[in-house]
Amino acid sequence: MGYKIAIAGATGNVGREMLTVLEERGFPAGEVVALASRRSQGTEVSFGDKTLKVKALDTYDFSDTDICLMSAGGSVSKEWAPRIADQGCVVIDNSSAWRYDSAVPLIVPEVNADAVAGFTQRNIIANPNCSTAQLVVALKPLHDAATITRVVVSTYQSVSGAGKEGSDELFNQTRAVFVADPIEATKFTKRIAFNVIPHIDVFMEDGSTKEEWKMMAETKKILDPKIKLVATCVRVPVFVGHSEAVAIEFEKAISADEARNILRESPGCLVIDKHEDGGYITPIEAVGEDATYISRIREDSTVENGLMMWVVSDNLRKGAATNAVQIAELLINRKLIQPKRQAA
Ligand code: 11C
Repeated sequence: MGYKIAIAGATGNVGREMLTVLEERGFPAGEVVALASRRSQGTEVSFGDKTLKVKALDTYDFSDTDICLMSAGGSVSKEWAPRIADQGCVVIDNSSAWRYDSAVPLIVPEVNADAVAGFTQRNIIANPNCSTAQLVVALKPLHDAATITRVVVSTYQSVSGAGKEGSDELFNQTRAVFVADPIEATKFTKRIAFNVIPHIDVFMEDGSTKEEWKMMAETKKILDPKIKLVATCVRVPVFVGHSEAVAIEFEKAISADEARNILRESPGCLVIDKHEDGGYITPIEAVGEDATYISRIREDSTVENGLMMWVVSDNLRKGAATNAVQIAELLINRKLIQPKRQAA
């Protein structure tokens, strides 16, 4: 019969991508239901060659639903994830609402799949921030090989990370520049077209931003609490695809060649690293793909055991939808859940 899956936030960028990824991967779903706020009730979304009519989240009965993939924003998740979970439906939540709760596993399947078993505490599993997901996929194999002690990362994050409003603002401002219309900035704090903005999410007391804090806190929870990490997160005028320049310090020596060979064999990683013009990945080439691409791997001679690299991924896929679907697959493959309707 297959699993009954609900997508909460189905009309958003990530919700739509979740539907695409479920279909593409041949997820064993008997039924897929699209949910959103009452405002979007009746909107149509595509699931393969089917059209789904969006239902209202707040009146939906989850008692025969197996898994809810949720991407409806932090405040909706805070309120609704526990209510859905209490109806025996496992919630895989893409917001930051539950990530730092010690009773909620924060999972990137290539990195900490075993931790998923802890989901039974609350029936909720958290999906990491997009900029963290791609980073830990690339760091994990190197950590296993030479033990990472410190990471310094600078991000180049696309506007789709800020949702549809972010993408619309880049489009409208770019158009306005060419036709000499006034430039309006409502989503971002400064003009994003032909500019970069060193500010994502709210400011913290120490002068860093919440996005930068998330990268540190989530890397510790997913990979290793002993790793020190400092980030500078920057919004760039790119529609889809987050890029990261990463400097890594290790306990043991590791050469660029060793790192390249390890990453070539590692799950989720794709190395494109030719020392020639164009022999590296850019975000445009990562769009629509699930891999974490790694380029520009080189030794950092300014520290004892250091490497530098460039990491790029589609923030809507590995950074959000694909990772969430992979977590659902993990639950099924490890037989941690059974379809309710089959069991009945
Ligand atoms: C951005 N990374 O690019 C953010 C979007 O905590 O899930 C995702 C925020 C989060 O703006």
